[in-house]
Amino acid sequence: RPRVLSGIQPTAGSFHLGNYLGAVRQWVALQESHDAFYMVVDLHAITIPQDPAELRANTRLAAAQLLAAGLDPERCTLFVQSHVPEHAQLAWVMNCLTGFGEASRMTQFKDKSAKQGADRASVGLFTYPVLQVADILLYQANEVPVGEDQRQHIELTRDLAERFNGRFGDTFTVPSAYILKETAKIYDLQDPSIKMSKSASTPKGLINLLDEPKATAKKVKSAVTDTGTEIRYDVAEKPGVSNLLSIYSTLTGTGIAELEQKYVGKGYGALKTDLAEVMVEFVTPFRDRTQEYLDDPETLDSILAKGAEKARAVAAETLAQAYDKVGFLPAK
Ligand code: AQP
Repeated sequence: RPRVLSGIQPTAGSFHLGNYLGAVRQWVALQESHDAFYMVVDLHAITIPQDPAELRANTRLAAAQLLAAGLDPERCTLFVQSHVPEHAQLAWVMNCLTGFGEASRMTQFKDKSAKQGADRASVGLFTYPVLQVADILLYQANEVPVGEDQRQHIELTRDLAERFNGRFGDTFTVPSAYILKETAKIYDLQDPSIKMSKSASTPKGLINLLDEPKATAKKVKSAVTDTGTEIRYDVAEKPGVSNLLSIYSTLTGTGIAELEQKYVGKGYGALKTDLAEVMVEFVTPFRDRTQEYLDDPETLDSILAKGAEKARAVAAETLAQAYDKVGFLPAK
C-alpha cells in the first residue's frame, strides 16, 4: 500500500472548517487505501509561544477531534509528534541542507513573521518548513494530504529529498502533495478573498467545529454573498456563493451542478438556510464524539502511545539510514 503522512497543529483548540474539509476529511478517506500516518504536530505549535497547560490540553483535544472525525487507530497510525524524537533529529540534518535564501522564500513564514513582528518571530518559525520536510521524509510518504496553503512546503520537501538522494545516494521517497481541487482552499465566510484561518479570519467568518451549533448556523446565515441573485459556481464573479457551494457539496456529497439546479429561481437566503442545517447536522455529532474521547483520557493516551510506538519503528529505521549516509559514526 502506498503511504501517506500528514499533521495538524494543536494550537487553536477547535479545528475549523478549512482544516476539516481541506485536510482531515481526506485523511479519513485515505486510511482505507493507504498505509496512513497522522500526527498532532506539537513541535510545530511551539514555533509561536504557547501556554504549557493549554498546549497539553489542546494536544489531547486535537487527537480527540481526529478520532471524532473518523480516524480509526486500527486503520491508521495516530500519534503525537514530540513522542517520536526522530522528527527533531532528522530536522537538524535537513536544516543543514537547506539554503538560507530558500527558507526565506517560504510565504507562510513571511506572513506569520510579519504578523508577529520580524524581531519577535522565532528561529523555530523560520525553520518550521524544514521540520515539516523531516516529518514527511521519515515515513517515506508517497503522498501528503494537505490544503493549498501547504503546497510550497511540499515542493521544498521534494527538493530536499532529491538533494539528499543526489548527494548521499537513494534514501528518501520523493513525495507528492495530495490536494483536492474542490476543497483545496476554504474561504472566510465574511471575506471570501482570504482563506478561512484561525489567525486571519474574522470571528464571524471562521467556523470552529466545536462552537455551539446554533452559533455556527448563525454564521452561515450571515455569510457574505455576492451581488446579483443567481446561485452559480463562479469563483471569479461569485466567490462568496462559490465557497458556500463547495462546502455544501462536500459535506453532503451532492455535485455542484446538482446544487445549482436545485436553487434555480431561489435566492441566497434559501441556500444559506439549507447549508446552516447541513452544518448543524455535521457539527452536532462531531462535538459529542469529541467529548466522549475527552471524557476518557486513559483510552486516548493509550491510542497515542500505541501510535507513537508504531511510528517510531518506521522513523527510527529511516533516521538510522540517513545518519549513516551522512557519515555519522554509529554509537556502539
Ligand atoms: N482554509 C483552508 N482551506 C483548506 N485547507 C486548510 N487548512 C488550513 N486552512 C485551510 C489545512 O488544514 C491542515 C492543518 O493545518 P495547520 O495545522 O497548519 O492548521 P492551522 O495552522 O491551525 O491552520 P490555519 O488556520 O491556516 O492557521 P494559521 O492561521 O496559523 O495559518 C493543513 O493541511 C492546511 O493546509
